This record gives sequence, structure tokens and C-alpha cells, in this order.
Amino acid sequence: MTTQQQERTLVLVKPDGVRRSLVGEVIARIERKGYVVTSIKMVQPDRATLAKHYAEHEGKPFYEPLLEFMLSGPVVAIIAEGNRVIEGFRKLAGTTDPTTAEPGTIRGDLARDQGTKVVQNIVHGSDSVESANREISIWFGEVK
Ligand code: IDP
Ligand code: MG
Repeated sequence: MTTQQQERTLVLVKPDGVRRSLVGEVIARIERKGYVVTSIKMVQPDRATLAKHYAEHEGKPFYEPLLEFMLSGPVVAIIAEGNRVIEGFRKLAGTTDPTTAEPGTIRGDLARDQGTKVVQNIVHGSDSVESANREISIWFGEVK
């Protein structure tokens, strides 16, 4: 019998989530869904780390506000594991715009657009296996 390699995703509780003491709420939703938290740490990210993490958005109008926001306080970096966890966590998070994110999701239940240049929406979740591997190595310094 072969053992299935579990999929992994990188979740960040963004500075708004940490400031609002929603770290436990995010972890609880990940765990209640049945995923396993295998690594977790609180970090004050530097600009270079964030530039790598958000490289795909460089040049977009919200890029600078996004980096400023992400620099505004500590974030909690989490590796969550489980079959189809990348897709599953994105569903738990809800759509990017928290105003219209479905109720029942993290963003839909806990956030709203406050009219700032970047939307503050509590969490980040990797969007593909390639992104997850890249982002896990950025935040946890490991390649898998
Ligand atoms: P995602 O976090 O849902 O994957 P991305 O498109 O990867 O969304 O964008 C990264 C982050 O940049 C979002 O979570 C949000 O905080 C911010 N953002 C994305 N698009 C916009 C926008 O059109 N206006 C303001 N902020 C945005
Ligand atoms: Mg994204």
C-alpha cells in the first residue's frame, strides 16, 4: 500500500486579523474543516519577504498599499495539510472582496471593505500547488 502525499497550503493571518484577535478563529475554522495545522509562527515580515510573496502583483495600483498594510503589524504564518487543502482553504476564506464574500466564509463573516486603497480581508491562502511550494519556502525556508 502506498501512502498518499498530503497536499499543503500556506495560510497567513494578515495584520488586520492579528490586530482583531482572530488568529484562533481562523485556526478553528481550518481545524473544524478537518485540515491539520503542521507549522505555525508569528512574524513581523520585512519588505523583501513581502515583495517575494506578492511578486505577481507588482505594478498593480494596490501593490504599494498592500505592502504597507502587510508591514503594519505581525502576521501569523500557517502550513495546513490535507487532501485538496489549497482549494478547500480558498473556499473557507471566501472571495477577495470581503463585502461580497459569502456569509459563512472567513472574509464574508469577519471583514468588509473599509474604503482603504487595499482591501483588508483577514487571510491569505495559496492558489495552486506551485504557489504553495513557493510561499512555504518563503515563510518557512523549506522546499518540498
Ligand atoms: P487573494 O488574496 O484572494 O488571492 P489576490 O488577487 O491574490 O487575492 O490579491 C492579493 C491581496 O491584494 C488581496 O487579498 C487583497 O488584500 C488585495 N487586493 C486584491 N485586489 C485588490 C483590489 O482590486 N483592490 C484593493 N485590494 C486588492
Ligand atoms: Mg492571491
